[in-house]
Amino acid sequence: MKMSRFLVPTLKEAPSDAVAVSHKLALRAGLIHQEAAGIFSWLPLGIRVLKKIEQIVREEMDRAGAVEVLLPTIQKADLWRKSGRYDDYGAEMLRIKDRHDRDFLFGPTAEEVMTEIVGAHVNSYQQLPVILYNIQWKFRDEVRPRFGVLRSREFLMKDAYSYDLDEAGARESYNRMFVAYLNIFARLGLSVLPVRADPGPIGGDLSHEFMLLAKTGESMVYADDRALGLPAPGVPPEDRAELQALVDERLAPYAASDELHDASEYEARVEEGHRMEARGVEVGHIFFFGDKYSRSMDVKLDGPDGQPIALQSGSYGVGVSRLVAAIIEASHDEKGIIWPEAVAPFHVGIVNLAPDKEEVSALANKVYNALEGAGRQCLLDDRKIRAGGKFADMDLIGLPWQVVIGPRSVASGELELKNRASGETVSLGFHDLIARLTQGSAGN
Ligand code: P5A
Repeated sequence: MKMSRFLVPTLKEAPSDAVAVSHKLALRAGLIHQEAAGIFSWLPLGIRVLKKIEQIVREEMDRAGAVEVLLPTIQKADLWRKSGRYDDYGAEMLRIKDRHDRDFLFGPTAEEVMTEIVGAHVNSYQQLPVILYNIQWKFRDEVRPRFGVLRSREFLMKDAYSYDLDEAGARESYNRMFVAYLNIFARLGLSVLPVRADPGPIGGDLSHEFMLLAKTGESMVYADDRALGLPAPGVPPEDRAELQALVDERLAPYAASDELHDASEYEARVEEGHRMEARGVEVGHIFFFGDKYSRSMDVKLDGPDGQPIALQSGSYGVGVSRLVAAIIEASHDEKGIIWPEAVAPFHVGIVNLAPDKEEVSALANKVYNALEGAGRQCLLDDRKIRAGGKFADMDLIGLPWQVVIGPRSVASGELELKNRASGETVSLGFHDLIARLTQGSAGN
């Protein structure tokens, strides 16, 4: 992509109402455009990051045996009346009337919609377990939308729902999602800690939040620091007991966020020297709530003995749009964003210092074509602006690699390659540069 044809409206200063660093940088790097409080448009760089996160979440859900569907954003109020949540949900629910004066709402979550689908289309216990997921925009009329897409009113959520015949099966589904979440966050390059959590309005008796540690996080996390930095579990064991053991190991011996934190238990369970108290951003939240929705919505299946059984369920959320901001919170410096390779909007930024000079542009195009041909996504800065502005913009938008090409590169045959995260710079000839960026550390 050539920057002269792209839309990257970078800003030197963030608007004064942006306080969180991720909000400031998302606006300054031209990722998002605010439409109203807590409602954003996604600009070209922003949507590329959002789609990459979405795709990683999708691949890990598929790998865990979950099946994708797409539910509507607009839901019938009657479904929520049936579950009993319509009145309980309160002012966070955006209520809508259609032209016939019928009640609808913009979905804040979809336990009811999914449970009704399962009731209508899953006919036999032999089709269980089933885990369905949906990546769709949600709306919650938050009292204080803030920090940009970190806490917005409209946001993209991956929400999965599991249906099992019995509680042991449902806990296995819960554990499969737990492991899938660890794999998702590891692929995103994030250090995320699962902690015990309060189920809140979703309900149930078992719940975990996945907290990304970041200085500006809204919640406090208390944990044994040895729970951090563990490798991704990868493919989970088939065996139910082994799977449970894996989940227990990842939770041991203490990890809680402020709501459920118990200081005396913490001190008893975690040795001094391993106690970690840090701020975190909730990027995922999973719930086991048994037959709460299947019972209230009367979704039953005949069990193996012919007796009707209300299904056992859980729901599993990832804040896909929140992750864009959360990743920035966790990965930036004073110059701007530092995207992890897996979600970077482009892998390589090519800075053409002299777009007016034919030989320089020819060399920049040659590098661009070679990298794109090898599957590396490049953003070529061919704008006719001063060099300082180009360097500042490249650092601000945070692509993992920068290649700088000017008249001197043409003369010497040496190109400058900079790693955004480390700041390290090397001079390489054309072939070495292409080799470096298409294999090994730069690859994926
Ligand atoms: C789980 C899936 C649920 O809604 N129902 C379906 C359950 N859980 S949750 O914790 O309320 O939300 C899941 C994740 O969505 C993100 N999220 C938000 N992101 C941006 N702005 C918001 N206002 C917002 N609210 C929730 C979080 O990442 C949360 O973990």
